Amino acid sequence: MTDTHVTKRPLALLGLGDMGTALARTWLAAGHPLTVWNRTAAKAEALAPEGAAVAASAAEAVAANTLVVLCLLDDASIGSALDGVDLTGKDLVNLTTGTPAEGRARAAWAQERGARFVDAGIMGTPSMIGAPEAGGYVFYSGSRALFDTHREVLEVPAAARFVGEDPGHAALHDVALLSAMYGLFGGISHAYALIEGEDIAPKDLAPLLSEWLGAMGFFTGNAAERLTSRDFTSGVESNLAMQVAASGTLVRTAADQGVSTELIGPYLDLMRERLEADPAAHAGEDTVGALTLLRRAGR
Ligand code: FVH
Repeated sequence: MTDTHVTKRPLALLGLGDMGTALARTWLAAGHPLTVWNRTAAKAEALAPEGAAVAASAAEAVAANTLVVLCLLDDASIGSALDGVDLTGKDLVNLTTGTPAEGRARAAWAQERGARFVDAGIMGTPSMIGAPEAGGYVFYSGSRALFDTHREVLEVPAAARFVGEDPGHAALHDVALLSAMYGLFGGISHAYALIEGEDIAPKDLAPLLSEWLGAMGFFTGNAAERLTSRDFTSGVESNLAMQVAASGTLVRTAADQGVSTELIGPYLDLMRERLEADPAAHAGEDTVGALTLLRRAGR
């Protein structure tokens, strides 16, 4: 049998913003029968020439399919799109960005309505969808049975990584990676601010920054090992006391260059807080020990 005779699984997609439209196009191009619905109908109608079946309502799109994918703005828009829609027997896959708590609450909400549920976090931008070479992928968590049933369909737009049956864990992975990304953006922004007005072109600093950040990438694995073993002192090359002393150079240089330390200051403050809490105990530690201060009481 040739590929053209293989029946591709049908699905519905609710939400055709930038991301939803990119997803829709990959499923259509791969030959999956796709029903689309969008609050603003024109975005759904634009996909009809590419083979999409346009539903007049979210209820109509859901009724016509077992697999229903959501790619809406936020959790509240899911509530408004699916209010009163019969979800009995449906498999809901939520690609809408949300918090872990929202993922768990949506899973309970879906279960109460007789649906299976998987939450997801997209690690990529619309141009990375349907472009495996771009390296984008999607975290999924929740019903393993649902994921296994639909894995092939879900992997059409981007690679899939299932991270467990807790429906909050896809969002938690998503937010952890995005939070690390913003820390990185903050550090890079500070570095460029320092050289502004000097005879150093940003394009000349760029490769040096990339190379240095690549070399410092070891911190990810180092932190994971120390946070697991709770050993913050063995094999330390750059101890906390030295780093706190050296951080004064960073702060004074920023002041001399007329640059705010608001982006890097909180991390330097955390190291100092750890050292000052008990200098004898913490001076020889790796900076990873300071991360233990981040968890606030009550959680
Ligand atoms: N675009 C990106 O780079 C990121 C990559 C990582 C994942 N995010 C998340 O994906 C979700 C959708 O993002 P998007 O880029 O498609 O967002 P928009 O283009 O703004 O489209 C939003 C869609 O949601 C519909 N919508 C909004 N409010 C409601 C509502 N109350 N009821 C029903 N639908 C609603 C909106 O409809 P319309 O404005 O066209 O009528 C769009 O279809 C998102 O969670 C990102 O965080 C994207």
